[in-house]
Amino acid sequence: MKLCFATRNANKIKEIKDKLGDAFEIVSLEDIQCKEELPETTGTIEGNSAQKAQFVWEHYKINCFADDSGLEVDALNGAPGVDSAMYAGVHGDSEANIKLLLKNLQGTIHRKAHFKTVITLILNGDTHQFEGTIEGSILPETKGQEGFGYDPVFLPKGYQQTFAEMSLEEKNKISHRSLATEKLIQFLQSTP
Ligand code: ITT
Repeated sequence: MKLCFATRNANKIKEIKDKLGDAFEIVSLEDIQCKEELPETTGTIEGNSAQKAQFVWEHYKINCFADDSGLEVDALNGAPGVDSAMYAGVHGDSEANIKLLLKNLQGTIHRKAHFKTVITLILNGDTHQFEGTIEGSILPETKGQEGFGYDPVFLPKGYQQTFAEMSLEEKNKISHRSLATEKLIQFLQSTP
């Protein structure tokens, strides 16, 4: 079965291809000649994930899935959440995003947070969502060089190392994204 992963991120495509094997042919937005920016205007991670998949289904009539992720901090009422990538104003400026996050949490001892990924699959017009979360807390300063985004300040619950101190392999065993992806894969593999 041919399935479009509504992303332009080559790493994400490779990762899912490796996990799914030959039963599914995963194609990217480039492969289906989609040049438009996918809409992400709903204000929630769940909503944006669904909006992106819906866009591809409606315009390209192909079975597809899309993901959206973010960091939700309890003491900040769930911020940065859907705005995680551009919390400080510039998309993907992780250093500035972390700096603002730490500033906004200065002086608070309530530092619980979780990463969340929602994958929306549209299969023959039916919509299915798969969620993965990992609980943890935000450290007062950065630790570690690996990973990306907020990894240097995120300490997963029950672990002594931040996501940025773990190898990619270790992080992938417990991450929100891996969990949501596992749920998607299990669903796809059990679909006749
Ligand atoms: P695309 O290229 O697929 O759009 P992205 O990084 O912009 O990737 P995501 O929806 O995967 O979009 O994540 C949004 C932001 O949330 C991301 O830019 C990071 O700031 C943060 N984030 C998500 N997953 C993370 C992780 O595993 N570690 C650290 N930060 C993460």
